[in-house]
Amino acid sequence: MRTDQRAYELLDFQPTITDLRMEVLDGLRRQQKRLDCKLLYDERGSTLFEEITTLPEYYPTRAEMEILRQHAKDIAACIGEKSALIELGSGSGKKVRLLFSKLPDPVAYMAVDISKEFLQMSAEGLAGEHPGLKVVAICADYTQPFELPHLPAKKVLFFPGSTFGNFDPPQGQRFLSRWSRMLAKGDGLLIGIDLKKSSDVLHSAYNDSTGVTAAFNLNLLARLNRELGADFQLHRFEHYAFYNEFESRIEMHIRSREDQVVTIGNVPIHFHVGETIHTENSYKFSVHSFHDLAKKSGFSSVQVWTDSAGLFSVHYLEVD
Ligand code: AVJ
Repeated sequence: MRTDQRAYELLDFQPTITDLRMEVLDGLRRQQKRLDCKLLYDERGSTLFEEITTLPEYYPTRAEMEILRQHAKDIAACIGEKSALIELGSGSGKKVRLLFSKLPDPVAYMAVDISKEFLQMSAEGLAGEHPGLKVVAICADYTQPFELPHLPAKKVLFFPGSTFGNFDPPQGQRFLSRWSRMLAKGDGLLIGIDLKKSSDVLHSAYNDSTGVTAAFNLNLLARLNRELGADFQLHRFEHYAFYNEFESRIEMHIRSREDQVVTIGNVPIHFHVGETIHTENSYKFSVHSFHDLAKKSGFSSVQVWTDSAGLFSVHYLEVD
């Protein structure tokens, strides 16, 4: 399909290369080096993440899909007729398809994703399958405020995958508060939240035996080499992920195997052996701890579903 014949509208707020360079240098100059997890999702990273979702150890995607499939009718009833669905981090668009197959007469689908290639593919696919549906693809970092197209319809924010767990609790609360203000009273939030469980199960999910998660994490360095001309040698670093029980979160880091200096442009960055770059947090909740946080942000729980093994939860909430 040629771009001038698109069946969907594209709004492009993609961050620029200067933004990337500044953000990376800022993160790597800190005492505890860190890079934001959204940087994991370039085209290669998005492909690797799709691969993660099929790993036997990585339960969240399967558990959430089970819930969406099992309870599609209930969920569709919560969303209601003639609603506009706004999906954050749409990825491959697989989950929203499941919903759309059961939704009575939706008026619009807006997909927000930082990965433009993935975003365009899924918008195009969905627009093709649903002629008459208004499809808007918004390439943006949804952790930052951005303008939502106006629509005279009930809006439901769809935030699957437990991506919400990437925020620390204060960030999560600010994020939900901002959305409760952007939406209207009675609008909805359909959100996937990963549950607390044995640390063994969690550890395996983020340290898979085939090393796909390691490749996903280390691709971040390869990306900085590709896009910023950095000279990271990947074999001098390793994937490191563990469950921080006190904080109820998986932490993912990239650990330096030796003392070394890397340059980004002309800027030298020093690493001690064992020093890490913190690349992701993935918080785990109880149903109660999530509802508490949501309530403080202007959302009331309407319904919650879990999978048969009790690993994962999907919540429907309404703006107060
Ligand atoms: C897409 C953010 C939900 O935290 O489980 C998977 C990303 N990181 N394996 C998660 C991820 C390592 C994932 N989220």
